Amino acid sequence: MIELIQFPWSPFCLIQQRILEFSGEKFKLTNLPRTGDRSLIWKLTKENYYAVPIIRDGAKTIFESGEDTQDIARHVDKKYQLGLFPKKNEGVQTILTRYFEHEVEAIGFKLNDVHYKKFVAQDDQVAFIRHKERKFGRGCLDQWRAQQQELLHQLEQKLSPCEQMLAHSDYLLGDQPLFVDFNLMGLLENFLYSGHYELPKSQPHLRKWHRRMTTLRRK
Ligand SMILES: N[C@@H](CCC(=O)N[C@@H](CS)C(=O)NCC(=O)O)C(=O)O
Repeated sequence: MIELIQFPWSPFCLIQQRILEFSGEKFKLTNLPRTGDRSLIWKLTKENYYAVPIIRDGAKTIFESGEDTQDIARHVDKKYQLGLFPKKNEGVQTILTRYFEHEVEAIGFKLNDVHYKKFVAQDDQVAFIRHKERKFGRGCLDQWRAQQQELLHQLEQKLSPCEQMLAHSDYLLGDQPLFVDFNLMGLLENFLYSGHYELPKSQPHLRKWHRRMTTLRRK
């Protein structure tokens, strides 16, 4: 059985969780005890990696080998033959996932992080804030909170190409769900994680796709 080692609100972990749910196969979720405690990952990856997610599959531990790789998703796809990476879609999937993981994720996680008190345990909050401020500067969470309306507007604009695509097909690249669908889904689930937001009302096809993706299982 595959074990996903994660934080439940992390965008990149939510992508893998949705793929595993879609597979219909049994899997185990293991949450790290604290945001700053990567010792389990460090040990399992033989001191090669500290980010989440990683997966364990029998004796194998799989983690991303590069900045924009999809090693975990490809492993799950191959093992359960999910058909998420057809050869003919490789190029377009690479371009889209870069857009989603950089442009969409960069806005979505800020909007969710503003509500960190809802999902980060109290005794872990100082480590969470320190981690964010070391990367984004002192007071970044307060800034994002003040910029919420502007960030929501930016997110809506970033998502508008998806709305256009989904007006013509059930999934982003046609009538079958591919990796890009789970990729966008995981990132949006992170944006929605706090329960404070919804997808833009101006994007009905995206909202319908999101509802479909929530319960989608391989036939
Ligand atoms: N490209 C990686 C990105 C993973 C990533 O950025 N994970 C974040 C959490 S969402 C992380 O653990 N970053 C390192 C850290 O927090 O120190 C993937 O697809 O898994």
